[in-house]
This record gives sequence, structure tokens and C-alpha cells, in this order.
Amino acid sequence: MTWLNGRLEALTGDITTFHADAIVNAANSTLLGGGGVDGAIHRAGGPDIMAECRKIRNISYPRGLPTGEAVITGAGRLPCKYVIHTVGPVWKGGMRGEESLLAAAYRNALEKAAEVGAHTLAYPAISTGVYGYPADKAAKVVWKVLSARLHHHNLPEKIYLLFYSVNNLSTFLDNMPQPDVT
Ligand code: AR6
Repeated sequence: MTWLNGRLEALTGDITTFHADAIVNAANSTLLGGGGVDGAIHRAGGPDIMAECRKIRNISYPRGLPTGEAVITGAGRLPCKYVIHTVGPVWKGGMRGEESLLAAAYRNALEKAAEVGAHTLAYPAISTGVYGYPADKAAKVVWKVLSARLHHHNLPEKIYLLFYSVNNLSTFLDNMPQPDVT
């Protein structure tokens, strides 16, 4: 399913095996790994990504990466070139700035991808796992941020939204505008 003349595509898949210039990791503030997609990325990518994360943490973010911000590392053994680590908000009912923090996470990851000239970028569904952000509400934020970016910039040329399950993908699709006609 695509939008914006094919520049945005939603599909199911495992982001650790996805071939894109850059993939996004739904990390936590420690940058030192965790479960979910974060754990999967570090397991598949090997120790080089963690070594870089540790260095970034020590040098630039001794108190941890703030929610909504993003940093970039190499990709170790993964098939992509870069991993962009961002921290989505924990859902606390929707009145604690969750929407703008989720938007910031998507937007700052985009900025990092553009800085290294990534042509293709793949996102997991940030915050919708352990962090509990409702998938239908997240879809609206994702559309707002990504469609604005794609309207005004040439890079990335293409953005993929990778969902781990068909259920997650269909919730997302239910909350998106009409896709491109194919
Ligand atoms: N490929 C694509 N999507 C995946 C994969 C995968 N390999 N594995 C899981 N997902 P979560 P969060 C989906 O919990 O909510 C970690 O411990 C998953 O089904 O990974 O942002 C971090 O260290 C869900 O839809 O991230 C943090 O502590 C989505 O990815 C915390 O979890 C996000 O789920 C971050 O929580």
C-alpha cells in the first residue's frame, strides 16, 4: 500500500532484514539496548552498533538521550548502512505531550537520515509496543509528519513503514488517508 506517488509505503516485515539505506530503532534513553525491535536490531547487527551507542551516550548524552531526539550509528552486520536510534514517548493517557514527542521522534529521525543522504528509510511503529502508544493515534501522527516532509523535500526519496504483524498494519491502514490508486 503506498501514498504520495509511491514515496510512502506500509508493509509487514522484520526491520532487521530490510534493505534500506537507513532503518530506525525504537530505542530507550539509555541507548544501551532493550527488548522489542531494539533488542532485535542489536542481536542481528552485532556488537559494533552497541559500541557506537555506548560512545555517543558517554560523550554526548551522559544522562541519556531525551525522548523525541535521535542519533545515528553504523549498522554492523545489518543489510542497511545506518541505524537511527530515537526514543519515542511512553503513553500516559495522551495529556503529557505524547503526540508532539512522537512527532519529534519521527521528525528527528528524518533529519538524521537526510544528513547522511539516505535515499531510503524504514521505520518500525515507534512507541506502539512496550511504550503503549495506541496504534490508531500513532498512525495520525506518522502521516502528519511524514507527508509534510515528503511534500517539501526530495530526501529521503522513499520511506517504508514496517509493521511486525498484519494486525498492526491493518490498524494503521484504517487510520490513514486513501492510498495511491495502483
Ligand atoms: N521489525 C519490525 N517491527 C518490530 C520488530 C522487528 N524486528 N520487533 C518488534 N517490532 P517496541 P516501543 C514492533 O516495544 O513501544 C524496547 O525495550 C512491535 O511489534 O519494540 O517504542 C526499547 O529498548 C511494535 O509494533 O518499541 C524501549 O525500552 C513496534 O515494533 C522500549 O522497548 C515497537 O515496539 C520502546 O518501546
